[in-house]
Amino acid sequence: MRKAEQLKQIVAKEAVNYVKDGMKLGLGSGSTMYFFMKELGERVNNGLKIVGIPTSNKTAEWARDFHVPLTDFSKTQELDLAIDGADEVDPNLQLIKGGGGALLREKVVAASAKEFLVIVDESKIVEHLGKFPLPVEIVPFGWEVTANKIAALGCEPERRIVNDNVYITDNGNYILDCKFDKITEPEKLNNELQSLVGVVDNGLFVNMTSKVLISNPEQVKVMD
Ligand code: ABF
Repeated sequence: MRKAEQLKQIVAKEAVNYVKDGMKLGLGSGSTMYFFMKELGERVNNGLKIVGIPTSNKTAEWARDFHVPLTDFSKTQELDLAIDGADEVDPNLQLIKGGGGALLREKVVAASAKEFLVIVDESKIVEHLGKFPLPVEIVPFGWEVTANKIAALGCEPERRIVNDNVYITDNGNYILDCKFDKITEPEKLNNELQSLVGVVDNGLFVNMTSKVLISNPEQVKVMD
């Protein structure tokens, strides 16, 4: 396994220790979460009782593969703990997420959890958000107009293309990856983006994180 993968696996294993019997979980997306799901599945096989709401079709697939029981918001509207990866984490625990395209469901799930635990390796820690292009989910209708409005906030939006095809989210929307110079006021930018017609949501997770676990080759550090 590559070193980067190992760091993801280490932090994912540590995160599973935060899961207690009887919890209702939010299950994030991305490659770090893959390791979390695998480890969680092992604990479930050993008797741990939990249910989870997945943030993407991919995570739901892993849940089936690893025998992690799923539920949905028609049965429960409050989760005990949501666990997810991130693309960038700043010193105030503000995040950029959505590199994997699941930001909307990730935000809905994180917002319904009492605690939001973020798991990353040290490469995700930054002084200022923004080196990673900010993903913004927008409705396809009139997307060019919405992109212009977002550009006016001081970035270069690019519609996400994967394997020569326009990327479509699990919710049927487009993603614009928006390159800002540096995001110094995440809360303000989040509010500005959310006020634009056509924007469904954006990858800034502001004042949502309870705790971040960060793996480096020596240890797993906690930021809260
Ligand atoms: C999800 O997966 C995202 O919001 C973020 O884009 C990504 C992090 O991915 P990885 O764990 O693969 O680095 O959590």
